[in-house]
Amino acid sequence: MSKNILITGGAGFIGSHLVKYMVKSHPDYNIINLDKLTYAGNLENLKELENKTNYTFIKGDICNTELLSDLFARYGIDGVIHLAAESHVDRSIRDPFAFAHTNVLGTLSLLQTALVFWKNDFEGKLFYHVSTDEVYGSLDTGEEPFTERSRYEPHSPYSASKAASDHFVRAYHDTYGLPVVISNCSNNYGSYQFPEKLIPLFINNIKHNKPLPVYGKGENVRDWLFVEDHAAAIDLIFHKGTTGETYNIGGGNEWKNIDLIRKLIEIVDRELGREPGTSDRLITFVTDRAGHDLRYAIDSSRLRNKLGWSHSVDFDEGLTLTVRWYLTNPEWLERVTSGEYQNYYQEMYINRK
Ligand code: NAD
Ligand code: TDX
Repeated sequence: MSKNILITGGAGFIGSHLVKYMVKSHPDYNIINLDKLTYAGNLENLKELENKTNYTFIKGDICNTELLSDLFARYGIDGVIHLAAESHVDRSIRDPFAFAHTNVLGTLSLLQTALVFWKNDFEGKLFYHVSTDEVYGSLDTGEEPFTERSRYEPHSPYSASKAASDHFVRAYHDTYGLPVVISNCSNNYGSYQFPEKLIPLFINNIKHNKPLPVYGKGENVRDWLFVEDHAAAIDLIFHKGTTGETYNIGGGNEWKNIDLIRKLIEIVDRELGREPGTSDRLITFVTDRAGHDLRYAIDSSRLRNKLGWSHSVDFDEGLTLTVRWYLTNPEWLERVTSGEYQNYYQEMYINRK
């Protein structure tokens, strides 16, 4: 059955993978991608979709309720997959208000618009909210991974804003009956990730012989999932998930930062034909991130047992593919680090009209 799906934040890292996945695997759906194109949004990530007839890009802010109403009316939106967010923890420490604005008020604006348009007939409608494992706070070494029943205990302004948005989504389900589903995913890695996040930043720095700023002692643990496995999980939950339910998504793949960084160095040196260990000297321990969560780990057994999901890319393979992508796409990285990518919308969309 054909659907008109609004994906928000589709020019970002995970969003661009998801949009490409949905446009290709559901040619009968209309995919409308709404993105403000903040520093994190990059239309180059979606270049291969420019001539697809079932794909439309709209530049705009999820806080703009007039625009949202116009899009719901114009495209007959019957599904929302909401990813637009401020997503970087370090930025949230410097500017928490931007996170409250987009992540909380933006989500609320979308919820209210969906409610107004759908309230007379919820049949066939779904509001899917993409969230993070960070809402559960931090685990100690040896503690059991987060389940969907774990207590919310966010520590950073970023995770507090995501937690608040999750609460609003549940409130709209419990109070107004809005059909919603939420997923909380662990750290993603892969191509097209903005190089402020650990993996692309460090690949770029190793390549250019620049210091690798390891926060604290590098003892923090993250659970890494290949971004395309996250996109596949979202597609599965969107179609088969139970309304009102939450699903945790994770790779079962915990790495201490310092061990991951040594592995990255090994792969990048090998791919660049350098002697093993050449770049070890770039490791530089710096002041820890304020409120730095020690450990995230996700128990995704609900998603595995109820919907039959499993990840398909193992970490060695995924990390090697990722390193190769950044090393063989230096123009993408250069345009992103120089800021040139922000002219792309101008060239592709405004000058053409
Ligand atoms: P990202 O920062 O790469 O992309 C965010 C996108 O949202 C950008 O294209 C940006 O332009 C857009 N955006 C920001 N504010 C907007 C606004 N007000 N209106 C419209 N668009 C706006 O983020 P990401 O890493 O791809 O994360 C996507 C989502 O997944 C976020 O909700 C994040 O919380 C969640 N998530 C991320 C990870 C991860 O490891 N990156 C893990 C779990 C969950
Ligand atoms: O320069 C760095 N040095 C460093 O030691 C950076 C950028 C990070 N780190 C550490 C901090 C974390 O322990 O590496 C780990 C990963 O850091 P980030 O890439 O900033 O990710 P994280 O803070 O774990 O959050 C990510 O995963 C969950 C995403 O940015 C979130 O959007 C997502 O919700």
